[in-house]
Amino acid sequence: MHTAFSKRILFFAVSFLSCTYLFAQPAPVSREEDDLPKDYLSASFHAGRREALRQMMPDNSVMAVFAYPTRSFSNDVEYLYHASPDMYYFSGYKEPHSLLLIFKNEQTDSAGNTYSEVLFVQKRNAQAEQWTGKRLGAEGAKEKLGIPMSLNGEDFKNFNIDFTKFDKVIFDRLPADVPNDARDKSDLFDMIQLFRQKTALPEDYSKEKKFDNRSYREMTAKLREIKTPEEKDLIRKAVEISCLGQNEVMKAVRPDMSELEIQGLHEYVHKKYGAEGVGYGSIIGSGENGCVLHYEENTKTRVGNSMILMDVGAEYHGYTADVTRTVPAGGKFSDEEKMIYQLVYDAQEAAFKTLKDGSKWADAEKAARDVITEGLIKLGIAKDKAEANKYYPHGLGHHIGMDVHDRGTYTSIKKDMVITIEPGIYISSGSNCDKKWWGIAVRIEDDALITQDGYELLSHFAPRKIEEIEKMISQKSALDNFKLPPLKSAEKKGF
Ligand SMILES: [Mn+2]
Repeated sequence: MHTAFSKRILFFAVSFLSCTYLFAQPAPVSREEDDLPKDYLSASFHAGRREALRQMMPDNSVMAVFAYPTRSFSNDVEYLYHASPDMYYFSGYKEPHSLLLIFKNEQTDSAGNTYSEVLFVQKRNAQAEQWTGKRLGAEGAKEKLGIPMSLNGEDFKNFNIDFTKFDKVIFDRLPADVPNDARDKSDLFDMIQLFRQKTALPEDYSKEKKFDNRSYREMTAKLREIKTPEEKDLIRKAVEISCLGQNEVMKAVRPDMSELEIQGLHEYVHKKYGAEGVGYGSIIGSGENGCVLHYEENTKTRVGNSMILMDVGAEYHGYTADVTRTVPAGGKFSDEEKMIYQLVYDAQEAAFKTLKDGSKWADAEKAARDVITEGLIKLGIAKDKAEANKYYPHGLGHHIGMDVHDRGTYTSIKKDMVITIEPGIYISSGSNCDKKWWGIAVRIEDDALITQDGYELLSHFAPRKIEEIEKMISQKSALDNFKLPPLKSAEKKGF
């Protein structure tokens, strides 16, 4: 609101000034870009990432980055394409059917042009674009992404490049199940075929030193795990938006809501703040459903007074958050729920205390697990460590970024990494403990930016403490008055 208003004042001032020198001009046509977000990663960010990669690459090598394949949703409908993280990171290109070649050493083509990277993109096609949206095309890629050697995918075939001259050809494992559109002779399938031909790639290339999948993973992990200032800005937004979603849901939640409705409220808040989607399937597990670690069906029609485990991450301009809150739908935790919740909270705090530049993943893991093991034994839920581990069956956390489980290493924790800390306890019915604990599932997940001496809790916007959560739930929500008419078709069938 504020920005639009000040822009209008600015525009008015500019028009007024120009009128003093010129006669009335026709009102400028507002360009489409004026209504687009202004905080995307810049071409110079992507250029900087390519340069950082080049520094790591061995001499006389080339790295090939293929975009992810498209996927079928149903019949002739495809899943909405999600920008391929490595392709986006190194080029800014978001479309499928693309290939980026990055060279360690400058190359010269037959016309004498020098280049250090080549980007092959989807060719512009008015008919296809009417159906599936605008394509950037080779010219657009040159102009917007600042990659002078941007070509159409079909140009890869005759692109004069002798792969035999390189000591190393570095690429990720080639996907085996790439769909082949027979009408398109330069889609991803064809580009991979051509790549195999041009590099004379043997069927089993894993043993050949020249072809290197391992260092692809290593280099991209080392780069992507350390976030640049531009990336931190976007992650901060994604995390804050996710927290505002959690808060609004806490305020709005009622026992007669369904898991789907709660999912919808989170995702509505995300989109209200400009997050394009979610970084993974939203998990809304009420009661026992919280025990299913990646529960994404969200089909329970009434959450009742049970706790709801809500693991939901907004994705903002390609970067995803990953935040989990477990809250009582009825407003108050029961005594048993409180005890389990507090244990998970204490485990999370213990892990936080270990975090700083140079600390170890293993130490954070151990700190959290020790608290949970000791606590479960004390409560009589587990006899020993092995039994306690069954109630906490996953790891402590992971890197986040363009992927929710982002590329990264898991030994040392370093400054400018962004990681999740997410201990949990899941006691399903039938567990070998007193029935009063059955059906209790708690996960608390926060996103931490590692600093020199500690960490910054990016997800501090959403409460974690028992009293603070109960207080948030007792507040009114803007969504309380959002009432829709009942379904007529449901009434007739008596649903
Ligand atoms: Mn996670």
